[in-house]
Amino acid sequence: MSQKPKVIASVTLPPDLRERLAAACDIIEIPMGQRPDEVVSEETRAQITGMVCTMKTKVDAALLAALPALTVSSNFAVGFDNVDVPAATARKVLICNTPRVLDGAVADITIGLMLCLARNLVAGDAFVRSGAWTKGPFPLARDIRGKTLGLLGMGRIGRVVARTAQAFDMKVIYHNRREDPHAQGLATYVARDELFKASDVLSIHIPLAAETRHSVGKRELGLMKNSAYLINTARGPVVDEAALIEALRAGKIAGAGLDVMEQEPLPASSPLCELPNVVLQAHIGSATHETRRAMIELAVANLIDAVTGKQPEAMVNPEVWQGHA
Ligand code: 8YV
Repeated sequence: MSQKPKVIASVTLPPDLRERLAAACDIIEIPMGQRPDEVVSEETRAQITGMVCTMKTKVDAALLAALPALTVSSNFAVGFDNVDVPAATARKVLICNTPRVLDGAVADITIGLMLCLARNLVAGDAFVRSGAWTKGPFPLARDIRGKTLGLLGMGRIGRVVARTAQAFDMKVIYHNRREDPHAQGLATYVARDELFKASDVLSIHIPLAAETRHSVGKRELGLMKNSAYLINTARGPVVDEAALIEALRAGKIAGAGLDVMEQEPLPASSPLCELPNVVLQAHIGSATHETRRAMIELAVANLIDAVTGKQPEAMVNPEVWQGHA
C-alpha cells in the first residue's frame, strides 16, 4: 500500500511534470473542470490530501466537504475567484496560485490591446485585406505616446504595465486601496475618481471579489473622457458589461479592449461583437507556451511542496501554512 500522498490533478500535465508529481504523490487525474465529487468515489476522496486544478474548478464549501482530508489546493492561475478562500481557510486548506510567472504575458496583452485601440490595427488589417486601400488612405488614428495611462490596481501585473508604458513615453497614474511604495518612480497615486477622469487609457488590474464585482459601472464610465479607452485583462465581472455597452454605443468612451468578459466563452450573439470600437480577445492573457509552462511548473511545485511539508512559493492564505487559521 503506497504511503505517498494522494492528489487530484484536473489540469493537463506535461509528461515530465506528471513524472515529477508521481515521484512524490499518487495522482488521480480527472478531466479539466470536472468536480472530484462528481467523478471520484467517496472512498478515494476520503484519502485525497492535495489537488491541482484550473480556475474552471469551483473550490467551494461543497467540494471542500467532499474532500475531508484535503490540505492544499493549487490553482493553475493567478486569479483565485474560483475558490471560496474563507471556507478553505476555515477548513485549514492552503490555497496556492501562480503569480509572478505570467505578469509579463498579461502586461503584453494589455499593451497590445491599447495599441490596437489607439492605432485601429484590427480595422487596418481588414482595410488592406478588403482592397479598400486602393480607394484611399486609412483614416488617421491616435498616438499613445504622451498620453495618460491609468491603472486601476497596482499589483505585480500593474507594475509591469507601468514600466512598459514608460517606454511608450506615457504618463502613468494609478489607484489602489492604498498608495504602493513599489510604484515610486513608476506611477503617481491618484484618487479613484481622478483616475477615471484623467486617463486617456484606463486599464483594470484588480482581482474579482464581492467588493470589486461591477465596480466599474455607469458612474465610473461617465467620469471618463469621451476620447478615452477602457482595457480589461483582469476579470470580466469587474466591469458592468451592460453599462459598458451603453457607454460605447453612446460614445461616452472611445473604445474598449477586452480579454475577459462577464460570459466566457463569449457567444457571437453578444452585443460586444457588433461594436466597431471594441477589440476582443479570448482570455489569452497568459496563453503563451512559455508562460503556461512556467505556470504549470509553479502550480505543481506548490502542490508537491505543500504535501511534502515544504513551504510553497505562492500562497493565497498563508495563515493556514503558518498555523494561524
Ligand atoms: C489563467 C487567468 O492563467 O491566471 C489567471 O488568473 O486569468 C487565466 O488566464 C489560465 O486560464 C490558465 O489557468
